[in-house]
Amino acid sequence: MLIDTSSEKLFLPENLPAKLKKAGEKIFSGERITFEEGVMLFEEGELPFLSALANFVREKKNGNFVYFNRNFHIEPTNYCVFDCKFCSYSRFLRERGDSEAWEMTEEEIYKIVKSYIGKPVTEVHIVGGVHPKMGLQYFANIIKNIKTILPGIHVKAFTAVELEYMCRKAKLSFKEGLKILKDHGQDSLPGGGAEIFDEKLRNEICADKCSTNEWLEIHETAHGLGMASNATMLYGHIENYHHRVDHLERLRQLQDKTGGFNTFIPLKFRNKDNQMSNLREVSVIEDLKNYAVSRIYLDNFNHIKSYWPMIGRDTAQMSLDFGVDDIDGTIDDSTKIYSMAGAEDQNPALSTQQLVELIKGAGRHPVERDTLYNIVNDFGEAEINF
Ligand code: V47
Ligand code: SF4
Repeated sequence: MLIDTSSEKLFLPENLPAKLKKAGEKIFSGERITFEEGVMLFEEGELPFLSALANFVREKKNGNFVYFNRNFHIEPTNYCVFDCKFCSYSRFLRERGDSEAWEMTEEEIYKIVKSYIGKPVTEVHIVGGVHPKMGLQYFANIIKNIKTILPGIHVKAFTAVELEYMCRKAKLSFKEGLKILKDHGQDSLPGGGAEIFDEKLRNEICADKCSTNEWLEIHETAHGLGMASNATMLYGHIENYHHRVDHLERLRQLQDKTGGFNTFIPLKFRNKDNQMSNLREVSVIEDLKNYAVSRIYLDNFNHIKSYWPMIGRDTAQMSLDFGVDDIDGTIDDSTKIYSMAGAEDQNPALSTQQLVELIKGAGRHPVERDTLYNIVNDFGEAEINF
């Protein structure tokens, strides 16, 4: 298949089944595809077909740009009151006193923040386990102090799972809780905790944490307060293609309503050291297909992000031909959630130069962004050594 963007023509192979041809023409003309068409693309769309269409959509939205940002992570604790079966990271319920458990003091958190004074980072990403003693007011004060140490920093913090627990413990509505955090300096929400929205599956893999409706309500409330957020989907475990499209559909509907999502981040299930270790991980082909269908289906999301510390640098680079326009994780990606789950990259840190090279190596134009996708630096002309 070929898309000639200069003459705005779509050339489909003669032998392409009629329903795929129809979906291809819809996507090419900017028409939204249906739930059934989403499932069909997963089931029957061959990789080159999906790549061409996803790439067409991504170039219409983002040209040849590939975004990255300079951020650092703080993971205050991996103690967690919940017991998600896919999680390799949480300690406490299962292994109290485990040597891999940690609980940072406030001073330890500020020490990390202070180490970034004068460094060109624009965002801090704060997320961790759900600790019974670290409540909403405790974190609100931490955010306020972080903003005093690094006044210009964007604070992207707490998944809907953490927020649901904090609000419940503080006996506050989601709106009241989020408003307090916002007033103390929280700017946006990361996309974690979404897992898979189908209620039956959610009940099988993470029964005790926030429900699908609570996840969606928290993000809707945040958007209503002017806080942007991300969305994720954990894939490659016990779900099928219907479940994936159902997940994308619920996100597409909420985005139609609020427009508050920045980016969608598919998260590949990794099977090391968790209660679902008996499952095999899906192939790279499946990862690429998932990026492509997500890009096509979520026609109201501006960005699709591949999280390279999770899928590895090579797959992240390939994903740029399957609808992805954003690669996360630079400088010091100190997140442990993936290295403990068996991610490709056990030492997730890339220098800006390495990241620029990775993007240029895929024939794309690297740009540094801030959290809200304003361009901070254009690396299009940067010298690189292949
Ligand atoms: O919700 C946990 C996932 C998420 C495993 O918003 C696992 O910019 C795979 O959401 N295999 C938390 N995934 C991390 C997250 C995130 C990461 C990077 C950027 C952003 C953003 C958000 O990690 C959890 C869960 O879905 N996770 N265990 C596992 N074994
Ligand atoms: Fe806790 Fe998050 Fe792990 Fe679930 S995925 S057990 S909520 S740290």
